[in-house]
Amino acid sequence: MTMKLYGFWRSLATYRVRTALALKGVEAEEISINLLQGKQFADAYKAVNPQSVVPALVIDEGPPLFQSMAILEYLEETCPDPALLPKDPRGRARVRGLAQIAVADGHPIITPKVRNYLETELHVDEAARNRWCAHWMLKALEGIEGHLAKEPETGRFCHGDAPTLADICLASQVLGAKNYFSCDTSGVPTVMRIFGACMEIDAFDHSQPLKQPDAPRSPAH
Ligand SMILES: N[C@@H](CCC(=O)N[C@@H](CS)C(=O)NCC(=O)O)C(=O)O
Repeated sequence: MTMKLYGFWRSLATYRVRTALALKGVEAEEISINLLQGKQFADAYKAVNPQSVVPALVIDEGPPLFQSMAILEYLEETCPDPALLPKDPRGRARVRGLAQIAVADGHPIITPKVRNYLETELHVDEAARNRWCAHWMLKALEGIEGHLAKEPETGRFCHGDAPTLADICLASQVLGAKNYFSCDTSGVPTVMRIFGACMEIDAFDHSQPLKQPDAPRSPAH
């Protein structure tokens, strides 16, 4: 079986898939689509993902899988070990709900296409664009914190003592909030405690944006 992950070092959505693959011990060749150079809009990549976003996962000659949550769910169904969803439906709903706060609410409104629209169509300056991103990234983390801090299912990780899809999505959100938009995360202590636990696991740590071969050598990018 061959797996090709179309992604980009800086992409938080790619981070999620990279981490899930690593947790499950699945090898994939990563093909870098340089979002800063607009390579997502090239015809060659549109043939893989007509939405012009990464990630996309191509398995053998099959049609590309797209959208990070759909890919995570596919990996969970086809490579169930280690499990990244709890067994009980209520627990699964909680994990998916926590994941979606990052994936569906926080991340979509800070992506390059949104920032480019703010810049070129609405003429929002760079400082204000960064405020926008920092604000919405932190809002999502606060939404996750609101659950984690008070719900008894929270353990060493978001749901119990082993990582789940929720932790993968939490980690992607924290990496973006801290590294890209310098958010003050002191108000989300449970999120940050769990982020720390995630980063002790190689699959999370080695998948980090700045540890990828296509990343620049310094964080100033
Ligand atoms: N909801 C999608 C988000 C995909 C997405 O927006 N990816 C970003 C990088 S993290 C992208 O490729 N953006 C290209 C652009 O904004 O032009 C997912 O989770 O896969």
